[in-house]
Amino acid sequence: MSETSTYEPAKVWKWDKANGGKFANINRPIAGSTHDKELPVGKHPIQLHSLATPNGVKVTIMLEELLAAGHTGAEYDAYLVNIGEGDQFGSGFVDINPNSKIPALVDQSTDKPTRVFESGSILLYLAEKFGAFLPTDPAARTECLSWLFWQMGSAPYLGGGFGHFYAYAPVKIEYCIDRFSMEVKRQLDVLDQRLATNKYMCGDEYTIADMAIWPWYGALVDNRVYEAGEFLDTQSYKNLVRWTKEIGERKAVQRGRMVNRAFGPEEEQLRERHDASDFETKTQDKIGEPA
Ligand SMILES: N[C@@H](CCC(=O)N[C@@H](CS)C(=O)NCC(=O)O)C(=O)O
Repeated sequence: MSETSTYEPAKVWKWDKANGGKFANINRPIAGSTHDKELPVGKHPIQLHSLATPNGVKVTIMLEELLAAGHTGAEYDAYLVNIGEGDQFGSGFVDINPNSKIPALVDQSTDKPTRVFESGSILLYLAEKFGAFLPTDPAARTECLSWLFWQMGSAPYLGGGFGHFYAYAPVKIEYCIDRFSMEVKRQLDVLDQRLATNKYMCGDEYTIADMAIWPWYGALVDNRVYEAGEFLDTQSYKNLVRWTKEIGERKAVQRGRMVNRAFGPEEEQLRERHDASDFETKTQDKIGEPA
């Protein structure tokens, strides 16, 4: 293995603002807001503040699936949180997510507005609120929640571990890339083996577990994150490839991927969503940049 550093950690770590790499402008070792900014409030029961990263897309897929299944109470306003500009540190956003990360949601239909943060918690909240995409049989429900929490615990190794060191770190460190490739390939094999005998993650039923896992692991298989498909040989996980394709063909998933998207082809970017018709009329290719 190549020698990469002679770095010796100091006795006490100190914040060097210039040393944050690609995300130096937003990474900080302290919590809380940096500026006052109220959040906009729209007309629908659900107010989403997010961005179309894999964690954000989990929730917009769920909301579009709920609407497609006839749950009109899931109508939502989706506002863009530009994390590259530090919007997640505005006071209004921190009020609904003290962890300053998208996605975060406010349900205005409850007696007092209910804030929900953490994508897994949001999926579970919506599934319970609408009685959808979460099995009711206790054993099946437990299996579904196990896979939901598997995703929440596993994806940081994919994103913060593998993706960070393979795609973003200013130097390629063999030890880190090896360590996280090993783990991510193991995770891909876990999914592939599960999907060899199950149509969806929890059996025959499409659930919030699929909605949580697909935006990360489906994106890796479709080579939409980190350009690592060849490096990780994702196409060799045949059952995962089959599942990725099937879920990607769902209309609600295709709509969910567009909401709060501020990158990629303009016809796929619906930066804010306030009405179902917005998919037809308000994509970025149709409205252009605001003046
Ligand atoms: N565990 C959280 C992770 C959320 C998360 O990491 N969000 C990222 C975008 S994918 C973010 O908002 N980053 C902004 C920052 O770190 O300042 C969840 O699943 O909701």
